[in-house]
Amino acid sequence: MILDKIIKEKEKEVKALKKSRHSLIEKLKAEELTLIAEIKKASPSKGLIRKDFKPVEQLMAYQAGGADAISVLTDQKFFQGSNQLLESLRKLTELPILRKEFIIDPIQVYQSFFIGADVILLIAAVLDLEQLKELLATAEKLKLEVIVEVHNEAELDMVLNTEAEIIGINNRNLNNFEVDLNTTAKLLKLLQEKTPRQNYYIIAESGIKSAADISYLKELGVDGVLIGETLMKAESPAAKIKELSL
Ligand code: IGP
Repeated sequence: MILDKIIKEKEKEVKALKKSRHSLIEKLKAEELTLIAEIKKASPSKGLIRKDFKPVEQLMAYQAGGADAISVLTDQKFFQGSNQLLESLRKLTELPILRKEFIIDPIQVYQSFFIGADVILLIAAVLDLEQLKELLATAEKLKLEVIVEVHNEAELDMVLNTEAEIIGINNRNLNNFEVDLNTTAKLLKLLQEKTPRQNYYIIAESGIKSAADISYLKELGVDGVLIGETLMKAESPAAKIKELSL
């Protein structure tokens, strides 16, 4: 029967499509401090970050420096990123790739899967609880890992009502772009007060510039850091990673 034959083949193809992704959680488990290095050409707060934007070289430098995962901005209008950029970098690395995007609908989660992301960001500030749960469930179905990003107590409370595993604490207020590393300290403390659950991975995001910042965050007990601008602006991103004692 031809149909049986076709379906046998299809089953193989579908299996290949679902083949295991590159896991950020594995890195978080294995590393003392996981570094997610970001590829970001521009941002609303900083404008153009690098005139001579060379994403492939940036990726290679991050790898050479020992980054554990890569974050790629895909928003076009405000960050000058693109889906094609993520797709092309996917072919060049075995590191987990975080798709940095403003996700508000499940279709974008599917899209993240198909362009080759392993991890997506869900920003609590732009979602309600129902949306967040739906997006988490969609990601789970596709075996995509999720960083849920919070900036204040209300957002943290919402996330604690979900099954989220990785919490990103954004030190930057996305409304006024102010950066304060103490946001991480404040929200970590609240987290410990609010839940007996220990099995969250915590990633400190934004505004990380120096070895002193890193040792401060390490002392707070974060599992990972997400660094963009400092590495994008560095003459040698690989050397910068070493300098930050990562
Ligand atoms: C990186 P910085 O300050 O190191 O460039 O920050 C990353 O945290 C930042 O790009 C970011 C972001 C976001 C961008 C965090 N959350 C949400 C866009 C959308």
